Amino acid sequence: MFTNKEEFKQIFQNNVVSKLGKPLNEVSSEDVYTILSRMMREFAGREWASTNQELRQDAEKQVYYLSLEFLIGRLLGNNLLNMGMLEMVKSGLDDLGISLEEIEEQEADAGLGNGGLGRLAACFLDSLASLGYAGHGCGIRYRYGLFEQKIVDGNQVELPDDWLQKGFEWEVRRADRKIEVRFGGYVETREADGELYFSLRDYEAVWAIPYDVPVIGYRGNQPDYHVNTLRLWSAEPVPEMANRNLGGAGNYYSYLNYNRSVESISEFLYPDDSHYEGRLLRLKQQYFLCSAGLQSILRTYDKLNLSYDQLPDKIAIHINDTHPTLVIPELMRILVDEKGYGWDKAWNIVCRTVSYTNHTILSEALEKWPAQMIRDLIPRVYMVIDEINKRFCKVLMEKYPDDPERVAHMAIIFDDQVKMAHLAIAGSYSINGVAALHTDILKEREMRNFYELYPERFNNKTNGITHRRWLMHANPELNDLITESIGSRWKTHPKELVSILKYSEDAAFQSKIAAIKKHNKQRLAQYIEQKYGTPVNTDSIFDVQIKRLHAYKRQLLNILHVMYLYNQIKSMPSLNMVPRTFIFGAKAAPGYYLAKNTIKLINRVASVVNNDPDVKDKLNVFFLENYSVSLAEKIIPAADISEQISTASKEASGTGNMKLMMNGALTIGTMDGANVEMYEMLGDDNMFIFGLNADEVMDYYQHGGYSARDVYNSDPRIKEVVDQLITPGPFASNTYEFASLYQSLIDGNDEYFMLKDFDSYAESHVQIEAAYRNQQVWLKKSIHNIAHSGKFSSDRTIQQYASEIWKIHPVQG
Ligand code: 26W
Repeated sequence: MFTNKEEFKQIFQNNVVSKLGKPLNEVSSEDVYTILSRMMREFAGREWASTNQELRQDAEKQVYYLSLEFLIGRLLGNNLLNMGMLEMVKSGLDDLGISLEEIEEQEADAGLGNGGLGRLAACFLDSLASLGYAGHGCGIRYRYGLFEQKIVDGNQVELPDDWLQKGFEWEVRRADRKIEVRFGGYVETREADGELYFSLRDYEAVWAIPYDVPVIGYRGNQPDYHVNTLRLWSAEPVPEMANRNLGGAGNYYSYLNYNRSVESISEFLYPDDSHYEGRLLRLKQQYFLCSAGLQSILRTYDKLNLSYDQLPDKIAIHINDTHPTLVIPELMRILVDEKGYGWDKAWNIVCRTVSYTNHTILSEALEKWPAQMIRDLIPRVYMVIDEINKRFCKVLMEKYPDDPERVAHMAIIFDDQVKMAHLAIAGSYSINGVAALHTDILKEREMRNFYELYPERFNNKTNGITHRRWLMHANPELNDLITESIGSRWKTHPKELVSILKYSEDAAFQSKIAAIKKHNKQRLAQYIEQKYGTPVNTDSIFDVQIKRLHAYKRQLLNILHVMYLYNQIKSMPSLNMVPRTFIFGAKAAPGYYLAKNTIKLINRVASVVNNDPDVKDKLNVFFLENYSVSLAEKIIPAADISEQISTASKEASGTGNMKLMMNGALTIGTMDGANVEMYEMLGDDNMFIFGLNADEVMDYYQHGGYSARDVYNSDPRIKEVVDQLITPGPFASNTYEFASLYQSLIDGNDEYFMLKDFDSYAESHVQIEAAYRNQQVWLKKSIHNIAHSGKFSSDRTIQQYASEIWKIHPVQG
């Protein structure tokens, strides 16, 4: 292809002319994006093929990461970076008068995920490929990703995310590798030679068509790079099925309707995170992914001509939360019904192949499916689950003969509900939490009974983020400064970021860090000014809370504190304070009223403070609409303060906290999730910790003793802001528009302890202001944050999964 800039320019221009039939000066940015990404995809194709060939030859153990979500975002910039071509292409395009940054903006975000869990999967893919592991993603090619958020009159409105409209240049449709997935029907049982045989009859088959996306590993200084595969499945009708389904009497419209109903399986991503809803279509999605993914994995395995006894030595299947748990009974079904295995041997293989990560302890997020729904949709799989349950309960009854209550609690099927977490634990050899505190809570509380039964299965893998996207690509100036100062080894050994500590008090280094932050703030300010028409003071502290909107994440605490600052300024207009810009980005699940009401409140406070002449030079609030991976890449490098203020014990890990830390923001946070591990490294000097800790919170939940009303009555600052929610005045225009928030705090006794933590939160903000006034001290803290963020690279996380769970090794290239 090309090895230098001039060659690149030549080939690029040839492509423009031959593929578009236009001279370069007539092509749009969108055209350039299409041509460039297609070129790079084809270029990567060679390495992709060569990695695949190596994998076939080496027969190295491979891991498949099954996930209903992959929140990958844009690929062009990151792929160029990983291929080692970013600089060459950028400067070649510059010569042609084209800005790469503008071209990157043309790419639609692949938003095939809700938030933390989906973005984690995408970071893991990047690390797996960059470390040279054979590790592939397996997911669904949703026709519509996470909804696009518009703010209309302060309210969230959801629009479909038509991300494929202009085509997705990185994917390759592989119709030749399609898989049949079977739904419905009934199970026919036959007996022969004393054995039972099961066949599914009258089922409905659909095609699962794979679309493969290359996952390009970072090449560093190596001559070639490793390319794994993210295989995304799309549902298509099997033509004969329509006929059968319609009794041979269908008309044109009924055929079309039938096709549509099949395609609906992969039509859209469910926009709920942290709230489980037992929808049939969602269950179909889960089985569709598990069955197609597994059959395709086994088809590849079959080429090795090995016995299935060796499956666990060659293949690891990891399930991202319980959403793909059906892979467990599906693998049992295939081994028993199709490969002739007896139950015990098959179960042993399954339990040595599957591993599971838990991402939340919120009880409303735990998946429970009505038994009848599973029985109707996938009858044979249900029989298998039923049998797994019976045998599991038998083991439990033998172990705990005097404790039927414990057995009932731990059963997989209870009260006509299938508990997916129990099935996932029973059928896997490893169960991990995503931060030390979260894993402790799983072991000691949420999954205590299971931990007592299988202590050796439980382990922690603290989350991480890819420093390639979140530092090297999102913050190129910081990338350059670090590399100039300590060399480039940190790019492949991110813990070596710690070497910049020696410059933490170096005035020249500090001022460069300050200049980079300032520049990033200017870029974000420009984006905000352009989009919303409001000027942004880049000398103010950029205080950022970006994440899904949920009561436990406490955006409401943040905005109540902003209201308090407003009240303070109004009562004392001469107040000498460092100007603050509070920035929010958050999507609420479409049916989550309290979350939507919080968005409305944030927007109301924004319009009040930004337009009040007494206040607007000191305090600004922006709610940036449609928070997404690409927007995060603009906000994070510009942040001074990172808000990680969840009710302690509720945030399993958090990963935004890590991204912001890596970009030099200081955290104000609770002792929750991975904040705890950040604090271990940073201490009180470099982090602002406040509020109840997890034990205190769980103690209140268990024993009571918290009265929100008492706190409200005893703290006039709190009383004032809470009353402002239901009193027509600066913020509320009537008594009811924010009444739900008021009620959740006062009548609902503030389930997430916002009022309880308000005072220490406000106090931490006072400390932030004092610290910011001394820029040298501030910059030192900021450098400490960057320096210690290497631990939170997903490279470290993936190395731990690889050696401690999957037992895989890098492929020797
Ligand atoms: C069934 C509906 C549903 C959908 C998604 C329930 C729960 C989820 C996810 C488990 C929610 C999620 O994204 N959890 C987040 O996972 C991140 C990656 O481990 C953690 O960093 C976050 O703390 C956790 O909230």
